[in-house]
Amino acid sequence: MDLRFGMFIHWGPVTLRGTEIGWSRGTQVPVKEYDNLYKEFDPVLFNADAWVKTAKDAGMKYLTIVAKHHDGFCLWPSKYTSYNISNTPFKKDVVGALANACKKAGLKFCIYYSVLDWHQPDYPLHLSTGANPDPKADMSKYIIYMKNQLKELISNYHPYMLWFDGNWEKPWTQEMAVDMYNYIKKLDPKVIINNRLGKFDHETLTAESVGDFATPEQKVGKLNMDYPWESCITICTQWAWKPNDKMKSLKQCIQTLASTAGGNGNLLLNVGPMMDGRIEARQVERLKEVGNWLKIYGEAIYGTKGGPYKPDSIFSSTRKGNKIYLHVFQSSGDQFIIPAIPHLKILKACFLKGNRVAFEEDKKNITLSLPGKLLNENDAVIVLEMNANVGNIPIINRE
Ligand code: H79
Repeated sequence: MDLRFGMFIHWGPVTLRGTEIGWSRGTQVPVKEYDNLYKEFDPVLFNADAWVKTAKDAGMKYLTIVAKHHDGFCLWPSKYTSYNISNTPFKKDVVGALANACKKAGLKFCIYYSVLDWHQPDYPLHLSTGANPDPKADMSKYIIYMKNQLKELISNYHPYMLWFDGNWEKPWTQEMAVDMYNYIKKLDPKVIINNRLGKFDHETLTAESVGDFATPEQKVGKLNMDYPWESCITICTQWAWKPNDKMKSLKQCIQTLASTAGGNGNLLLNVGPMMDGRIEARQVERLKEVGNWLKIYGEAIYGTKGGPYKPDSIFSSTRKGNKIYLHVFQSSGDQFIIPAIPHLKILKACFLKGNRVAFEEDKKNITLSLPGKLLNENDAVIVLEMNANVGNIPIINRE
């Protein structure tokens, strides 16, 4: 959780059409056409080091590659299906190249693997609509396929985390999930597993969950100090590359990251590289801007805990040691008022790497004097140096 910020990558032959990975199979793209796209998938400009550099320059500390999405195509040369990268004109092992590049650059390497697989004959459903369950399919054989592939992925690429998805369809049961979780932890007790193996709500982590952290999708998770969570959010609107997709502004990217950290969670920001193997230049540029912000303000994100204040749309807070970081996205007027922190005193207030901030403190409130225009329009970080450790202060509501 100290890493706070990672890169999600959705990619595959579907980028030849620019439609959504998995979901456009049988909808925008006819099934037969979709399933044959791999025969012309030749991303000659793919460079694992370049992707990893983009992640690193963005200040990301880990990378999660979609090795197999719901469409069943495998980005590594799996022994257990021919529907994989080695049978494309490109041939090269993308998962392996990324694992190596991450290792070289000091990023944690993680793998996404879809439980459901509309392409595998033994998985009973072959369409996203769930129509026409296949009487010839055999779930017990499909589970052996999954176990073989997961063993292959774990022993060849040593992922730090496994990110499951596609757990909601009928053929997959809670019992299968528990068995799979135990199987993986036996292969590698250290591997971290998200909570989308089990059948229960992926936004929370409860006693019924199968997995180690919660996974809110396309939204910032709610503040939670009790269990780890990671929001996955796209930098544009589609998971896989889409021409001219609407991209988030720098302000949105930074505030999403600061809100996530403020809620005590991680952000897994998704990019969809193009069919030629490159990440779009405008996305590389945007990510670099986020990285430039983190070079200055990273101390208020990495290794922090969320709180003590409950985040809202214009404010979040993070904390570490004796310091509280206030992330102010928007201020009205020249004062910013937050509730006082019971039993603790402010020794000093200043903008992170900037000037002192004048403040007044009474029993009820802390009133900070801010300049009319915030120093950083994306997130003006103010550091409160307190007279004691702030790690365990109970959550404070701002209203
Ligand atoms: O891999 C990404 C998504 O494909 C997957 N999870 C992330 C990480 C995902 N699975 N299910 N969902 C997301 C929710 C389903 C959303 C849908 Fe749709 C709404 C499916 C069809 C309509 C999103 C919008 C996908 C196509 C259009």
